[in-house]
Amino acid sequence: MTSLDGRTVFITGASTGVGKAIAYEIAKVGKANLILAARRIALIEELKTELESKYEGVKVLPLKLDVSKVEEIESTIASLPEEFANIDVLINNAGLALGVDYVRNLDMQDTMKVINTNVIGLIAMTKAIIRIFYKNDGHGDIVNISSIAGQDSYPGGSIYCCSKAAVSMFTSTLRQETIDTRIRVMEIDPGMIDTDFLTVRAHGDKAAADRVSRGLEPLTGQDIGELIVFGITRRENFVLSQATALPSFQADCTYMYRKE
Ligand code: 8X3
Repeated sequence: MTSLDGRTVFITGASTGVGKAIAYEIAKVGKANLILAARRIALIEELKTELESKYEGVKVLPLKLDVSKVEEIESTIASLPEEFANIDVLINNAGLALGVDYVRNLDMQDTMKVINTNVIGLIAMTKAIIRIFYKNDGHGDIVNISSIAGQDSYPGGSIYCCSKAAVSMFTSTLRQETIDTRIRVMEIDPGMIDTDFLTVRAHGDKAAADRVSRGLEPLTGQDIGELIVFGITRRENFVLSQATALPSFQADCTYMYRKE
């Protein structure tokens, strides 16, 4: 097992949900330096206080970053304080779905927001940080959060599903390109998780989101955090290349077992 002590881990979309849970799971097991990036900096400041007081030796750098604004990514990473500049692990978690509209009714602003965040932002983050890995003798871990929706489509999911399929293809290409290094490229494909994902997808309509998950027991962010900790603490020659993580009721993103 590789220790996380002293490793610098960059997590995008870290203020809530899965990103926040990943930060917790890492803090539990190692004295890591965590760069926690999100649009809502106040939430990250709170998380810093929580994590640093609970887990001795963990250091948190809150970072205001909207990955969909790709022009800001390079300069943000170039101006990290020295203590956090030498990144060892990148967890590309920021992502969202907006709406479940059929193609004929797509809102193009929402479409661009989803593609810019889930795909372009992830690519720009990866490009910026993999350059640090190459300078660092070809070492480092990249964990891309894709989705079961990148494997199976559903009506109304054209943009989200294609964004996650793009993440999966980008990830496998990157794994091939780095095969002669000790850079590990991992893809995690979760099914339904108990976060505000469904509410965001429903444009804030919690009742509509609750109808989707009614009677179902989704995964938790902690489940995904534990899986990622497993991947990034393996010995160097072990690559958790792709893992699909589903709750027991879910066979793919549409075929779900409901008791009632
Ligand atoms: C979202 C997965 O199953 O909730 O990434 O559509 S699901």
